[in-house]
Amino acid sequence: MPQNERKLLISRRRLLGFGAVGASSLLLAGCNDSISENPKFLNVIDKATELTYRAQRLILPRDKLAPEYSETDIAAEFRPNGSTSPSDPAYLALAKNNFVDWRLQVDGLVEKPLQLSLADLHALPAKTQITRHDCVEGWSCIGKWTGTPLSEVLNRAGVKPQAKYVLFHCADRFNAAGYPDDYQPGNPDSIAKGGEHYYESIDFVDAYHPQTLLAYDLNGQTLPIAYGAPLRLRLGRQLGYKQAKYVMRIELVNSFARFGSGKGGYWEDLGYQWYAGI
Ligand SMILES: Nc1nc2c(c(=O)[nH]1)N[C@H]1C(S)=C(S)[C@@H](COP(=O)(O)O)O[C@H]1N2
Ligand SMILES: [Mo]
Repeated sequence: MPQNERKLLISRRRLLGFGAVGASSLLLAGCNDSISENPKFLNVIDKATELTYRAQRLILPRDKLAPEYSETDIAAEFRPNGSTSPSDPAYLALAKNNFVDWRLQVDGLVEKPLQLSLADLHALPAKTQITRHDCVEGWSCIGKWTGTPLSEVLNRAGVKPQAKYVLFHCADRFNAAGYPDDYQPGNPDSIAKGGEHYYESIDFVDAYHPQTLLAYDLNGQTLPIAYGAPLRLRLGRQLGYKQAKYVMRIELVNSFARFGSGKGGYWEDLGYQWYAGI
């Protein structure tokens, strides 16, 4: 739940300033919360972004792979988190028609802007990997993801030399209190009322990393809405909040100053680190 995400953020601020507040987490079959006791994991949140980023980039080779697991390690039920049912009317209309009219827009600092349908994405080279998702709230889940490497899409668009970041625009919105305005069937009040869209950004080391996928399947099934249909980002080496769901547009930029509060992502604008390496 993003509420928990926000609570954790607040509690960690208290932890730094005014004494400890424990962060609780839910347990779900096949998922576990043991990483919350891993000090290395928690440290990631507290270090200055630039320091963490530089240290990790120095320590880890560019293409260091995240561990991959076997079929038997897959969680019985992958845990959905954050937005699980976007209420944006345009998104709902696309979902109703199984996203056949959805197009991934790829633009910004590219040679050739693209508009890709799901069929176009399925026609690109595909990759399947079983990896662990680590949420900043302190739980993890192993799932099998299938999609096309982000590099396949970037290479077709042609990255201009000025581009520094890959920015993902998502369909879901959050209100000022940090709650996703998830759609509740039968409740028109739950339709998005103009909150901020979720967004995220990564650099080109991660964008070209072989385990960075634009995923359209989870555990051999079409990606369900709760997990980011029709397309979501999967990064092997960063925390959950970087893994943008409901990706509508990929924009190549040389700065993220003009988006949100300029920190490169929805949760980053609220104080999370931009580089959330694990
Ligand atoms: N668009 C969008 N992407 C998102 C979120 C969100 O609320 N909206 N939540 C993030 C967080 S905090 C986590 S842990 C993961 C959850 O992915 P899951 O629902 O597949 O577990 O998605 C990330 N990507
Ligand atoms: Mo998360």
